[in-house]
Amino acid sequence: MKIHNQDIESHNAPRITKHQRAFQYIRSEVPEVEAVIERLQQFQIAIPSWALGTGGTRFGRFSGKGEPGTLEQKIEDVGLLHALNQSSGAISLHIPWDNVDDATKVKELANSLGLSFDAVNSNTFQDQEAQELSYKFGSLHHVDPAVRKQAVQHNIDVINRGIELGSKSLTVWLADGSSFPGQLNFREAFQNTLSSLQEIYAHLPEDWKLFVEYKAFEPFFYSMTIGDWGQSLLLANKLGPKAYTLVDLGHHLPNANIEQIVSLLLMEGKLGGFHFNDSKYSDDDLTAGSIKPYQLFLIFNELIDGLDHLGWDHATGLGWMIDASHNMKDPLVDLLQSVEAIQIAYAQALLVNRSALKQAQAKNDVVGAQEILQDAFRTDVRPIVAEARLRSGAALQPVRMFNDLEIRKRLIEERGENTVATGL
Ligand code: LRH
Ligand code: MN
Repeated sequence: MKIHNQDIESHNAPRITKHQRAFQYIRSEVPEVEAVIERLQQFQIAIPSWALGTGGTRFGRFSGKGEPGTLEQKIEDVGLLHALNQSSGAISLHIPWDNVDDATKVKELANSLGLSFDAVNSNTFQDQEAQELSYKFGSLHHVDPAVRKQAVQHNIDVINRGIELGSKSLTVWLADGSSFPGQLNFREAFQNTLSSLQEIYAHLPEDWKLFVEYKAFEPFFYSMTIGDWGQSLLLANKLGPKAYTLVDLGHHLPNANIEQIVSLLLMEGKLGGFHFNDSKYSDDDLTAGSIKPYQLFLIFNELIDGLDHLGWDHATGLGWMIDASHNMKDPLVDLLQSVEAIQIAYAQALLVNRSALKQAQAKNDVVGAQEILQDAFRTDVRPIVAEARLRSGAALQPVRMFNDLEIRKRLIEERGENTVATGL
């Protein structure tokens, strides 16, 4: 199914007056509102192809209906999200969960929906049907060079697929680790991983990036070979200028100060991108901004400080991606909410009075600094985010429109009740 401009106009028409009243007020309060709107319109967040169906937990999976059963249907679903918010203009594929048989056809479909291909993701954390050697004891860190060779070749195949699709980056997340003391020689595991990544790095086109995603635990529960930002940064520094660290918000130990990690990775020019989500306990993959919205704001506050310090463009300087899994909500509604929460955190952080903050920090004016940050965080920027959507030809209320148009019901009519999306 497709959403047409007419659908958007009929959704917006009865809401314009109320929106303009709210927007007029915030415009009178925020002199830099036009610059904020411009930034929001340019800011595109990539949608993970593996989060368009209903995920499961180890205890059960309560499947949804009308899920995308093919890559084409996944791209159509991201097209629906992008039509509703004009902020989801890219899809991040995961191979082999997404089998790209005809890259040209797939690319044409995506382009026809205004979509591009963000980072491609390799998968050496599951054994595939025809796979010769198992990844039970890891992949790039494996003690057996033949297993490492197989995993390196898979990553090279994923890069080649990405090149055909116009992607410009590869994300490597390794489940590699150990569950018991003594199981692994940490130094050799790290060195095997480094030499394997060096072979993959050598295959990257000149204008590509390699994102090294770290994770504190799961599926292993004693050590992860790329377990934190330090280990990922060590690898990225040893690999070369095309290698960066990727921060998945759910991959930290409880109470980690992620905004400080972001600040230091940017200081080093080694922050490559994000997997946005939220969590209460561990890698919960919940809706962005649904549990810790202040942390998301503080992360964007450090992002803006760091990107401006480097002179990097906000929209294109980093890989902005969501990584979530849906057990409770409609996957598309959950993703619309995540994009909204990310846009709101970005808009609030753009309102931080940075020169005043610098002065307060220079005077150790702790109260003043907190007041400056919380003033921005406590500003209701939703009319600004809605205005940016309106000017981009999107819906004033994407979630409301999704429900009013009964999009899930229509997808079930089109696809039937039993289609299952590959992925988490
Ligand atoms: C690992 C992870 C990684 C993906 C996977 C789907 O937890 O965050 O980014 O490969 O989820
Ligand atoms: Mn992730």
